[in-house]
Formats: sequence, C-alpha cells, structure tokens
Amino acid sequence: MVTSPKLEAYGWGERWTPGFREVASSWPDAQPGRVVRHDGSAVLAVTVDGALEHLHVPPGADPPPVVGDWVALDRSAQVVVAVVPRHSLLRRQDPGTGGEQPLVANVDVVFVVCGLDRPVKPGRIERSVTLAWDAGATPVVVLTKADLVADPERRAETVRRGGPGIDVILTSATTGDGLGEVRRRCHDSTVVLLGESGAGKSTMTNALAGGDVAATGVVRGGDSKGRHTTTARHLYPLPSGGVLVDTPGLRAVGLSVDLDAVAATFADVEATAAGCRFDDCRHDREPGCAVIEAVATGALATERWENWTGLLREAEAAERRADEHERRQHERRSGRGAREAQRRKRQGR
Ligand SMILES: Nc1nc2c(ncn2[C@@H]2O[C@H](COP(=O)(O)OP(=O)(O)OP(=O)(O)O)[C@@H](O)[C@H]2O)c(=O)[nH]1
Ligand SMILES: [Mg+2]
Ligand SMILES: [Zn+2]
Repeated sequence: MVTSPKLEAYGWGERWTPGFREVASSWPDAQPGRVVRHDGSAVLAVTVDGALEHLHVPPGADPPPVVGDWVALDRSAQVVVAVVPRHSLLRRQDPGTGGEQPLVANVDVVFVVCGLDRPVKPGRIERSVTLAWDAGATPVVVLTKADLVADPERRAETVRRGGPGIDVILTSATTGDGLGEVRRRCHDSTVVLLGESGAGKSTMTNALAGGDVAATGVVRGGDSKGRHTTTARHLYPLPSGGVLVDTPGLRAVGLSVDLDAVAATFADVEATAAGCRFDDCRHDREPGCAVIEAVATGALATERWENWTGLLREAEAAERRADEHERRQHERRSGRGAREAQRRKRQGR
C-alpha cells in the first residue's frame, strides 16, 4: 500500500488503496493524488509529498475528475491517467443543460449552511438535505451568525422541529460558539459546505483551517444577500483532522436525484403516507389519503407537505429524463453496432 502522511492529511487511507491499485495497474509509474480544485482542462491536485501540482486532464477522460476525486497521476507527464472508483458523488441538475452536474466526489458529510442574518428557508434546507442523501453523504444543518440574533436557540429549535432526524449545529465565527462541534463532525471525513452566497461558508473554512485560506465578502445591508465571493470549489485539509470543501453559493439547487433521496429527507412524511388507502396515492385529493388527513389535523405542516410533493415530482421528472437519456444512448450504440455489422458484410467478412 502507498503510504504518505502528507496525503493522509487529505484523507488518504486503506479505504482507497484497492481502487487505486485497480485503476493504476497498467501505469507502473502512477502515483495517487487528490483533486483540490478544477481549472478547466487542468486540475490542481495534491501529490504524495504534499505538493500541489497542476495536472492536465486528457479530453474524453471518463469520468472527468472533479474536486474530491482520488486519481492516479503520472507526474513526469503532468497528467491524470485515471480516476479511482468513487464512494459517493454530490451532484445537482445542470442549470444550463438540464442534465446532471457532478459537484464533489467522495463526500462523507454535507454541511447545509444557513445564515441567521436572513430568514431560514425550510424548502432550501430540504433540497440540500436531499442532495446530500442522494450523494450517499450525511446531511448536517449548520446555522451561522448566531451572534447577530437575539434568540439563536429558538431559531435552531424551529429548524430542528422542521427537519426531524437531522442534526442542527448553531455557530458563530465571531464568538467561536459551536466551532468545536463542527470540528468534531469534520474529523476523519470529507465535508462539503453548501449554502447561499453570504451564508458564511468561507468564513467557516478560514476558522477551521486556522488561517485566511479562502476569500470572504461582505453581504448587502438591506437583504443580507451575498456577492458570490467564492467562484470555485476548493478542498482544504484541516489541522484538527478531516477535509473541508468550500463551494460557491449556488443560485439554483436543481435536483438530479433518485426518489430514495427524497424519501430519506421526508422519512416522517413517508411513514404517514404508508397509511394511505391507495398504494399509488398522489396525496393530492385522493380519498383515504393519510397525508392530507395529517395536514388537516395540523400533525403535518402544510409547507412541509407542499415541499415534499414538489420534490417528489421533481425527482420523478429527473428519473424520466435519465431513462430517456439511457434509451437514446442505447439506440445510438445499437445503431452503431448495426452499421458496423453491415460494413463487415459488405467487405465480405
Ligand atoms: N457576525 C457574523 N458575521 C459572519 C459570520 N460568518 C460570516 N460572517 C460574515 O458574512 C459575510 C459573508 O461571509 P462569507 O464567508 O464570504 O460567505 P460565503 O458563504 O462564503 O459566500 P459566497 O462565497 O459568496 O458563497 C462576511 O462579511 C462575513 O464576515 C458570523 O458567524 N458572524
Ligand atoms: Mg465563499
Ligand atoms: Zn396519500
């Protein structure tokens, strides 16, 4: 096994060696590394001796490496030769193409970061939590700027009640409150910060990394909107253990997820829905719908019911798109196969 204390600070360990050996088998000189930033046709990666190097990614690399990926690299040629099989992948719907956009690979925990200097939006938290479950990671809600509000505990309690089963950590980068808990959650893990511009992701990154590694920006006075200070995803090792990925504030969190991820986020609502009279209940106006019943009695908040059905429809649409894509790929492949066969026949082979 390849050991390297410098690489271990970036999360390297036995977990990754079989995958590395597998993809590097035809490259005797290949060394492991981890992508810390993506720069167009190159990546910035940390290497076995801890140096950060720009490496070329050959066009057509499959899959194209993303931040968080472990890769096999050829240092003399300064090129990425292969991507180690991923354990998890954070992805969203590409706002441009409607397809799937991979964001960060090999993620263990997603911090859903919300600033208390603005209203906390349950719908946005549920969306990000769903992305985390979809990735194969554990979501944790991190509320920042506790120093700016009079009743932070009450605000945290509201978020806890709104998203049952998910840990909520209250923090302030100004006073340092809650940062010990955040550090503990990062230990031995790769953690991604997801949240609106101005939520305080880069400020938290600096507090945990113990220096000004990431640029931060002020928010607008009127509506607390951020200025999109961070422009690229970047992975940092933490002196207290673990790895943190700072990300730009996402304008749109479109889902490209399977239905199981929505079910995990709304486990409480799904449990209620098990009591619906019809198996294919749309929880809309069907007779005997246990969900509508729960909304009527106040056991289930109207907003949570609406967010749930909204995300269900969105995930269904994403699955239909993926199926359609798969079908077209298949047709293209089999079309190509048929043409090949015809050509061989013409050539008398
Ligand atoms: N009072 C207070 N201000 C904070 C805290 N955390 C962040 N801020 C301020 O919030 C503003 C935005 O912080 P950033 O860390 O740049 O936010 P970001 O989430 O990285 O934003 P983008 O990079 O644009 O996505 C800065 O002015 C920070 O000083 C906190 O805990 N308390
Ligand atoms: Mg930032
Ligand atoms: Zn129902």
